[in-house]
Amino acid sequence: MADPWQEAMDHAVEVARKAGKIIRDALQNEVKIMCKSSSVDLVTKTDQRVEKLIIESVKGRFPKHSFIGEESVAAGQPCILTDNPTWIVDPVDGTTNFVHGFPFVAVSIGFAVNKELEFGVVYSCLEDKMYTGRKGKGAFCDGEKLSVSDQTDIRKTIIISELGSHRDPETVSKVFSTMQKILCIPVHGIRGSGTAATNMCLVASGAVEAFFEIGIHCWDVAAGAVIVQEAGGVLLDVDGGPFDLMSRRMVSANNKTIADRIIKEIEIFPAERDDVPAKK
Ligand code: LIP
Repeated sequence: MADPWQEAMDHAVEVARKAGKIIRDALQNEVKIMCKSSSVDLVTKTDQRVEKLIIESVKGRFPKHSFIGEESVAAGQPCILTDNPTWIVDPVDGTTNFVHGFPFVAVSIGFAVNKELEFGVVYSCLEDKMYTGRKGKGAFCDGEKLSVSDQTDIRKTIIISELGSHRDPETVSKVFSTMQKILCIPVHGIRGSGTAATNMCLVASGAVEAFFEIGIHCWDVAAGAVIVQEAGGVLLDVDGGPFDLMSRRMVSANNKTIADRIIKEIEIFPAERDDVPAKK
């Protein structure tokens, strides 16, 4: 039976590649930097331009579909996932990296139907790597099939986490305390690319064993979630419960053994859900 969402996935790949070229070209020019929720939560005209390109391009092909876009939500659109086919878009994942020229920036496009993630596309545009994952059909990078690491010994792993944009001292202290406990297991190392979507693709490719973060958004992880699962990995909440796309917290790992070991060390701090309107 033909895949009803193959055309949409092919379009996601095509528009992600176009968006990536805009991002690469913009890196050569002056980048106008603006702030959103804090002085470290950055947005640029390129973020807004790329999201507009993706949404307009998709609306032209799939006019009845819905969207959740990082910059549309920042502009006031509610972040609610319905049963309608929905594109979940982070136009420039790794905006801070983009502003600084740090070479990890991704276009992340997730797609859900009936609230179930169907496919994910992550284009790491400075590396020129196209990651894709289709529910039930595997995960790939530039056509090469992806498989997570088979490591089960936590002492032989590399773990990714990010400091994120929460910068109150109590939260930063919890983040550092978690990282200290993980480092002292010990693990081989802790890394971070600065973009959740890329971090998840590194889990899917077997380059690292796990990535966890509290404070991410649905648009950061929707595409990567499909890619990790289709590469044989697992997704959980930071408390060990089921992954919840809207919860702004997540553990992705090569297997449950590693995920459970990491979860034991995570000091959880509160993060407003994506689908709960921010307090005025
Ligand atoms: C980024 C995430 C990253 C997080 C950053 C930022 P953005 O997304 O991908 O995991 O640590 O704070 O939220 O804002 O560059 O699209």
